[in-house]
Amino acid sequence: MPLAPRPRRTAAVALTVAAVLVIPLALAACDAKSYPNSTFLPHTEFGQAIDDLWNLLLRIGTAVFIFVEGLLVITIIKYRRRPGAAPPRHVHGNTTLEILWTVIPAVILVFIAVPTVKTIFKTEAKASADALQVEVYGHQWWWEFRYPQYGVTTANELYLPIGRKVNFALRTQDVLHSFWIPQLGGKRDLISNHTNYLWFTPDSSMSTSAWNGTCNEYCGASHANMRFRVFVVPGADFARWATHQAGPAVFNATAVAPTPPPVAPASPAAPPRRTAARSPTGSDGLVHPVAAVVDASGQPSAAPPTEPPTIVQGGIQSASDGDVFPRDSLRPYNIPATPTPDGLTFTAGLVGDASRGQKVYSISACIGCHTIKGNPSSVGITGPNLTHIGSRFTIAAGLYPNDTEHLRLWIKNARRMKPGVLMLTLGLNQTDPQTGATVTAGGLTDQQIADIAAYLQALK
Ligand code: HEC
Ligand SMILES: [Cu+2]
Repeated sequence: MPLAPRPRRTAAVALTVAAVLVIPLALAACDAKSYPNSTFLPHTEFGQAIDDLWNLLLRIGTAVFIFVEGLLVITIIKYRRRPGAAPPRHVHGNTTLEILWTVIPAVILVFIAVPTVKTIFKTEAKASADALQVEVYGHQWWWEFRYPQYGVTTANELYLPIGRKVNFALRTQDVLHSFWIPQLGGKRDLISNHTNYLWFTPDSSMSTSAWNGTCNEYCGASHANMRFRVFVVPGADFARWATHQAGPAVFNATAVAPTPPPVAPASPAAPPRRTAARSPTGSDGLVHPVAAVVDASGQPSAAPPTEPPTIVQGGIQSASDGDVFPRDSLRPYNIPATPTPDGLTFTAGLVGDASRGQKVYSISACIGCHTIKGNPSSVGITGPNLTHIGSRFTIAAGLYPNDTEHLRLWIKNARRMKPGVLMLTLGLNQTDPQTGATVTAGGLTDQQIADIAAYLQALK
C-alpha cells in the first residue's frame, strides 16, 4: 500500500525542521575557541597527532556516508513503486557484488588502521630524557603534582613551561582516576599498582594561559569535583615558580631565616571584601594583587581593619613570591563558581591573625594530614601539601576560589563543602554530614578558623 499523503507530508516537515535545527547547531560547535573543553583546538604535538587522525577518519567516514546514502537515495527514487508497475524481479545472490562489498570495506579499514596504529606508537613512545618530569598522583578527590627535578610537591595546580616537553608519570593512591586537559592532552588513566605515562609539549601558540583539567574515570562521591588548573607560562616564569615552590613556607618557617615582608603600597582605604588590591605593574610587566591586611610577618598592618582581611586570590605579590601567573590572564572558565552549601555560615567581622593561626594549626588535627615544609609538626600526607597554599588560585581540587570566605568555610566543614572528602569536619558545633556526629569538645571556633585561614593565606 502506498503511504498515505498525510504521514508522508509529516515526515517531510519533520526532516526539514530537524535539518534547520541541527545544521546551525553543528556549525556552532565548530567554533572551538569559545569552548575550552574542546579537543578540536590542540595546543600540543600530542593533541595535534590525535586531531590529525580524527580529521582523517572524519573525512573517510564522510566520503563513505555520502556514497552509501547517495546510492540509497538514488535507489529509493529510481525503483519506487509506480501505479500499474509489475512487481520487481527477485534476485538471489550476486557473487561480484558480494566480493566487492567485502573487499571495499577491508581496504577502507586498512586506510584507517595504518594511521591509527602509527598514532598509537607515536603517542605511546617514551618521552625524551630531557623532558620535565611531573609525577601525578590521583587521590580521592584531588591531584598531587610532584616535580622531582625541582623538589616541588603541590596540589591541584600544575605549572608547565611553554615549549618544553613534559613527561607525566601517572599513578593513583587509591582507586582509578583519569587525567585530562582537553586542549593539551590526555585522557590517560591512573591505574592502581601501575604507572602510566603521558607526554606533550605545550606549544608557543598559547603564550601565558590557564586551562581546566578534570578526572574522567568515575572514582566515587566527589568524582565530578576532582578538577585541576594548568598554568602554561614562559620558561623563565616557570623556573621562578619552581624555585619558590621548592622552598619552605614563607611565613615563620623554622628552617630558614624569615624573609623580609614584601612592601605593600600604602592603600588609603581598606579595599572592599573579596576584592584584591592591586599594586602597579611589577618589574615583570604583570599586574599583581597585594595583601593589604596581613603582611608577611603575620602582623595586622598599621590601621587595624574593621573588615575581614582582604582576600588575595592566588597571592600574586612580587616576582620573589614565586606566584607567576597573572590573575588578569585567567579566563572566566578558570574561576570556580560552585555555590557554597546552604546554611553554612561564618561569624561576620572576624579578623584573622596569622601568628595565632600558626599556633592553633600546629596543635590541631590538620598536622596529621597536611605537610607544611618549615613547620616541623605538620608532616601528614593524607591531604594536599599546604606549604604554598596561599599561592594557589583555588582550593578543594579547583572547586572553590582560594579566598578568605571559602577557606574559612572549608576549614569549618569540609564535608559539607565537598561531599565525601577525607578531611574531617572540624568546626565547633558543626555536624559531619557523613557520620551525623556533631563536633563538640576540641572543635575550632570561628575565631580560631579565621586565624588558621590567615596563616594559610600568608603561605604564599
Ligand atoms: C583526616 C585528614 C585531614 C585533616 C585532619 C585535615 N585535612 Fe585538610 N584536607 C584533607 C584532604 C584529604 C584534603 C583534600 C580534599 C579534596 O579536595 O578532596 C584536604 C584539603 C585541605 C585544603 C585545600 C587544599 C587544596 O589545595 O585544595 C585546605 C586549605 C586544608 N585541607 C586545610 C586544613 C586545615 C587548616 C586543617 C585543620 C584545621 C585540616 N585541613 C585538617 C585532609 C585533612
Ligand atoms: Cu574521578
